[in-house]
Amino acid sequence: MAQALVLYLTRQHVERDGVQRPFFRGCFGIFGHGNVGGIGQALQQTRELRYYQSRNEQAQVHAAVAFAKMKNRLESMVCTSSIGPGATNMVTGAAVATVNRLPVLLLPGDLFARRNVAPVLQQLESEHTQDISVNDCFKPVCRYWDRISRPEQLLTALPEAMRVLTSPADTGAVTLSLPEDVQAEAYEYPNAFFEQRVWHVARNRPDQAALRRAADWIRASRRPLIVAGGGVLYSEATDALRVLVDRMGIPVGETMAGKGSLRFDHPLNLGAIGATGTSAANQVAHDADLVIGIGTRYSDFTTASKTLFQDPDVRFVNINVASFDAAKHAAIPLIGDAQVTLQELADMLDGYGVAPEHRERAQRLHDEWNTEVSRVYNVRLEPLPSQGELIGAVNELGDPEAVMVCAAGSLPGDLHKLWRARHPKQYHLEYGYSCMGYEIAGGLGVKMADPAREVYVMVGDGSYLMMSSEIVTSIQEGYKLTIVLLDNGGFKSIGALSRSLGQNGFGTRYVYPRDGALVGDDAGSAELLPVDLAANARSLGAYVFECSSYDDVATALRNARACEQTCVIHVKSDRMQGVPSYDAWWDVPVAEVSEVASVQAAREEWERHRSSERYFF
Ligand SMILES: Cc1ncc(C[n+]2csc(CCOP(=O)(O)OP(=O)(O)O)c2C)c(N)n1
Ligand SMILES: [Mg+2]
Repeated sequence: MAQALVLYLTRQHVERDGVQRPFFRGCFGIFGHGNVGGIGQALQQTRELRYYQSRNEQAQVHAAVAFAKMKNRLESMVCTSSIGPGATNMVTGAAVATVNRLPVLLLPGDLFARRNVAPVLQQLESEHTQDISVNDCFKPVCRYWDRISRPEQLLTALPEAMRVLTSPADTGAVTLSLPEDVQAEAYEYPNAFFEQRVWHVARNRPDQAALRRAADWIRASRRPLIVAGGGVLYSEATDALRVLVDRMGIPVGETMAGKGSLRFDHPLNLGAIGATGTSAANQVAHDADLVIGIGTRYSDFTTASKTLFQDPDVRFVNINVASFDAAKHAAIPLIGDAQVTLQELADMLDGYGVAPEHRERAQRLHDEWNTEVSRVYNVRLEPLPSQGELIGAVNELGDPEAVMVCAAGSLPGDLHKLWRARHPKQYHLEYGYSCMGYEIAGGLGVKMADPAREVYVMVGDGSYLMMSSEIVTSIQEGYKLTIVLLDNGGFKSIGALSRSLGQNGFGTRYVYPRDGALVGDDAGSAELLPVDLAANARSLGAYVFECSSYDDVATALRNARACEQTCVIHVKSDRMQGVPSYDAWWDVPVAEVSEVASVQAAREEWERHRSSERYFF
């Protein structure tokens, strides 16, 4: 059965815009008794699906997710695990894939279907049914889930898995749970099952009546704004977007997944939008009377927890492959592919342009924002450099064709605002699930997807401590990463959040307890933990640049270009100096009742902001 499964995967191709390619480019895995004799044996004999050994099952799913993101969902990776902990380690990765709408195929081993030897090692038994295992945990985080209890079930399960994985609207994680005995069983599969199959990725066009209504709304609008999401990039609609924007003068704000939809220096690119947005995008959003969302799921970061769009009569037009997202905010749903929908919309709006005042205001705000970025890039904080200047260093001194990868901590918010994206793939943020630990593993997936590009992983010490294991895989496979490790002694992000809630950074520092308890910022200088992350990275095989200033990092970035193996630029950075937020808010609840004065004050502030959250009917 496992042999048939692997062979089938090698025969699946995808086609879009006349370009055909194999869909699965390899299989990450960690073997254990739940998969070694089945999928493990099949991978050994079927060389067309290259096997990559990872260090952690969660990390391998991150790498696969990043790979698929780089490939605009047209190619992906498979991940296999043993049963029990190997399998459940992949659950977080599955959620990352599904939240971000990126295809990965997960093949965890499962309990014996024949059951007679139960409980097998690592089996979590249930006293009310034998028809359940820990792999049922994948159900809520996958777009398709199946258990292959008989070999012939592959004949119906695999085509379903492919339908979901290759559908732009339905894609995400797919799990086929594989009982360890069934993997090794034989079955007379029909030859036709293994013939090459091409899955055509459609560029669906929206309903014409909806398109006409949308065009009417756009013509009638006075202050329209485009919100560009990840769908713009996945659909390869960046040219279509630029044509429409140039012709009509509608300004653009970019989500975390959509950053890079326009070059940063396009005069109508207002940059990041929402809670981590720029003053330019957020001011225009505040007054927008029409928002055209393209390929966005309107996360709370994008909408600043529904406080961003404050025109009382604001309306929405949403272009999205998924009706689920298209319908959000009571929009006119243009359910279709972003590229062709933008082209059709541009044709229908021939001759239309926004009022000159609107365009001029947007261009002025764009210029002002650019000045603000330069200001932050040019801070030279002492004794420890600021995060903003280090972002500037990577942006300006790194290879301009490179990809920068990040996921969690205080970096994403600062990067969203400050990063100057020069090409659509330069800014790679996993911010759907914002999963600490994605960064290095994700960097590996990016590099595997496009080995010719330099890859800069920007990662905090917290995320690094959570998952740096794939440094080893990057060295084993010769995929060079340049990891810029910003070591600020704990959680700069949650520390700042905690302070904003009146909680003094409690529990967010990497320091020893004092008088038996962990302390916050109010304790002043506490004794730091003796963690040496530079030595740690070196021990995993990376070349390490130890830096303590902006200039050190600048030199390291230049020297890293010549490095052939994975290298880590380790720099201690300031924990307190933050990039401000610009005209936006994020809803994080504050205790309604507390004895602490700072919490009471934060609650008052929270109530004030909360009152501007909106519903759109
Ligand atoms: C797996 C996971 N656990 C918890 C969180 C919540 N969280 C967000 S940022 C953060 C701290 C990150 O620390 P670090 O990587 O050092 O970045 P910094 O905040 O210092 O920039 C935490 C705990 C998360 N996003 N992901
Ligand atoms: Mg940190």
